[in-house]
Amino acid sequence: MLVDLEKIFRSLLAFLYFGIFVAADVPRPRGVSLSLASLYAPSDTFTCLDGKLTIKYTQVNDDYCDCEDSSDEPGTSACPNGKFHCENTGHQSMVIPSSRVNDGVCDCCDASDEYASKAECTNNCDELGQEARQRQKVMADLLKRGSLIRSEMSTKGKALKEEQSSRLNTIQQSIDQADALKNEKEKIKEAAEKLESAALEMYKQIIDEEKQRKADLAAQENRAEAEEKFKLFDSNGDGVIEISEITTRVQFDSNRDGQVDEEEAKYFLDHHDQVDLETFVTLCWPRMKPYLMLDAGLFKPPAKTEEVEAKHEETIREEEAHEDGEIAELQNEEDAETFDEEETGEGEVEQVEAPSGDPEYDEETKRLIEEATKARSDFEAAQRELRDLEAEKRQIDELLNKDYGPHEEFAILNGECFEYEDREYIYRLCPFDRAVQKPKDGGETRLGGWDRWDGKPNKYSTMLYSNGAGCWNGPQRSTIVELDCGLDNRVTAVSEPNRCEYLFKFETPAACIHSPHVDSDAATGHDEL
Ligand code: MAN
Repeated sequence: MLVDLEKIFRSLLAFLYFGIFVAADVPRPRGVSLSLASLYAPSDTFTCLDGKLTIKYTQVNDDYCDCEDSSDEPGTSACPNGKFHCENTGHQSMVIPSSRVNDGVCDCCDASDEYASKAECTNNCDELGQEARQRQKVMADLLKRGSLIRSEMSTKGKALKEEQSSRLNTIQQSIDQADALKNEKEKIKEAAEKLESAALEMYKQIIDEEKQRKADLAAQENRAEAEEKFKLFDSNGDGVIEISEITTRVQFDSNRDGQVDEEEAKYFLDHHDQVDLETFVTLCWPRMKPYLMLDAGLFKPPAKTEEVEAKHEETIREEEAHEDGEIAELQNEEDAETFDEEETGEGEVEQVEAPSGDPEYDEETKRLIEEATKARSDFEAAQRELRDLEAEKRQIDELLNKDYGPHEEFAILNGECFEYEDREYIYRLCPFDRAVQKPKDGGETRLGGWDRWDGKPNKYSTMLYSNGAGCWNGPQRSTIVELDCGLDNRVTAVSEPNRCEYLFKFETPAACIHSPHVDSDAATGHDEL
């Protein structure tokens, strides 16, 4: 009892005279943390912590700086580099520069830094501590739930990788088989095509002759038709067609102004005043025929070639310049009617001929064509099969070569995309592939392709996407993705801290690392799930 009283008395004395108070049963000067208390144990003398000077114990916290290392004034602002420790019971203790002691600003939640100042600091450590503990609890809860999902993601990721690597083992075999099959089909195709072309060679002459015969027939028919029209248009039967015999034919009203004027007529007469049968057949008829068919509703208007059109226009302009001729009247209504009847009469106007088909082949040739056709399509199918397998192999190789986290927990994000929309853009993040920006009314801009994990100290806390679309007068766009623990996979924010350098915030359970030990281990890939 006596001892206790003495202890209290000594402590009180120390508090009054030397700024010493008692905390956690260890008496120590003001501003000293529990861990340093033994170095400040009450005694007659005090040795500066750097060991350079020993002073009287009463000189500790006497508001005069004795030690070079500022260690004699932990509870006053006398030393330039002093450290003041506040206990902050109920919350977290902290260390502040001792220059802030009694500076009129409340730094410590237990108000201990302003023990002799006018600042009316109150101790709110309990409230702050409670809030902090609540936040920690929420965070711990999130981490706990998130890490459960993370371990499911990891299980799925591992299964996916295993599945893919065993597929890789079998796919090479399938590729080899498909390649052999393709070669075999190629040989069959070549052999079948050889037989097919030998058989067709015999028909080549027949086909060419048939083509020639058809062309001759068409030319004859065309000439017969031209001669017939010549006779019809030569209404006075004098063996030539004159302008006046054309101006009466409404079919030649090429500008559709209700009459056929001289220029129009001259165009169809190849700019002659009159033409005989031969000139008509070779020069005029090719111009007239499409118009006559058009008039009879059997043909679409010919697109005049630019050259012909230009020439026609030019002629009209030239002729307008010295035009004094009268407009010919419809000379013979009967003729026009006859023409119309003839032109619209069924079967009178040549229809556009369908391209001639294949000749009738003999049975053996037909069989060879069929076989070659089948061999071609079998070969193409074998080729496609091989290409598909090779593409699949490339995809698997790529997938297996990516780092999906120490426990493959990020693997199932590969192939998924997540969008974020702000006022101006829609952003899309496809993990392990690319980041994209799309203005609401425009095309996509690539903000970078998957490059690597780039977090420090936890490598798996940050992703880097680089080599995006070039920035106007600047570098190629790039994107950093910062990962946070969340129960869902989602982009929560996008910003552009520097021009063409983007920052995505991405929440994912794969970033929920439950225990602090695990946290540091994650960087090296040794955490326990
Ligand atoms: C576009 C967008 C912006 C970027 C500019 C740079 O407008 O990609 O994010 O800053 O180009 O010119």
